[in-house]
Amino acid sequence: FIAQPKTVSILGVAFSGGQAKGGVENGPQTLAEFGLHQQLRDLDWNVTVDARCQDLTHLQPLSDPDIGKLKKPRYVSAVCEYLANVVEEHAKRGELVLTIGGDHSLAMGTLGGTTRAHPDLCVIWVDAHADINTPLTTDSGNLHGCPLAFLLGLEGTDLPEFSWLSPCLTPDRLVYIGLRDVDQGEKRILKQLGIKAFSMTEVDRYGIGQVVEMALDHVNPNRDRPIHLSYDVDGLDPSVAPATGTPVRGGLTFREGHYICERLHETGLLCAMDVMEVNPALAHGDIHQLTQTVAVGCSLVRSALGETLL
Ligand code: HAR
Ligand code: MN
Ligand code: MN
Ligand code: MN
Repeated sequence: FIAQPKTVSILGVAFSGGQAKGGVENGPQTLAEFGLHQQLRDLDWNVTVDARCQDLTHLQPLSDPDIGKLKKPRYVSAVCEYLANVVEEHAKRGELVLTIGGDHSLAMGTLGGTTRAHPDLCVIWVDAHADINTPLTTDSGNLHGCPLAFLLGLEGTDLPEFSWLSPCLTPDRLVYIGLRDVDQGEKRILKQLGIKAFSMTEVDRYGIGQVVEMALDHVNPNRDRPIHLSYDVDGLDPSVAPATGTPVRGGLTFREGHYICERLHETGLLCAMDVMEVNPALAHGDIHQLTQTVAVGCSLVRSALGETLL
């Protein structure tokens, strides 16, 4: 298909069902109020706002009992199935699909959709967490800790409730940056599948510049694959992005976090970006913490869409 030059579709997805803390459903609205859409127009992008995911409460089933440990499985599934169809539509028009969450379970929807339009894409997952628990390994039962297991089709994910989602990603096309809170079961999965991960140890050792090159060399050696950047703001240090559900000390600095976006813009291969887990309610009424987190969410997007320092 013909790529729409410099057209970004913004999907705000008000959803918190993949985890237990309320407030993350208000992430998209808060970034919008901070001026994200206009900021992207100011960078000379054609901005299409798709409001279809702004209220998905009608998709909540009347009854949604746990499946094994998994919480709200039918609600998460229904929302992600809907989101995948919306994302697919925009991606097939050649637009850059920008999804603002909402919790990270939504990645089943975003990647479920983009992989239909770009079957050969690769994923750069920025996060403190690996989000690759299976229904068998998850301790919390929160589906925001599981999206990659479903996308890869790992053991136990072939549930009838998720029948719309078939495995659409391979381990060689996934790379992590920023990990520092990975469960035992997840460590085993990463080893077994040989999934490349640059934890904060590697960021310390090599510097973010080399880490991003090594990440690209791994998932995109010929620099010809579309890139889906899935950015959990808890990949950043809590001093940089405090208003999020599961903050972990020792994260990416403000500059490291932005450098990833700047470098990915430079490749010209970015086809989608997710900004997930901004939770305005967890700023604890501290306006500074709130503004800081929302502002950094917006500036990550601007960097990924071509804002430069000079
Ligand atoms: N690994 C833990 C779990 O599966 C915590 C994961 C959650 N937090 C996130 N995801 N924000 O990135 O429950
Ligand atoms: Mn996380
Ligand atoms: Mn299936
Ligand atoms: Mn995450």
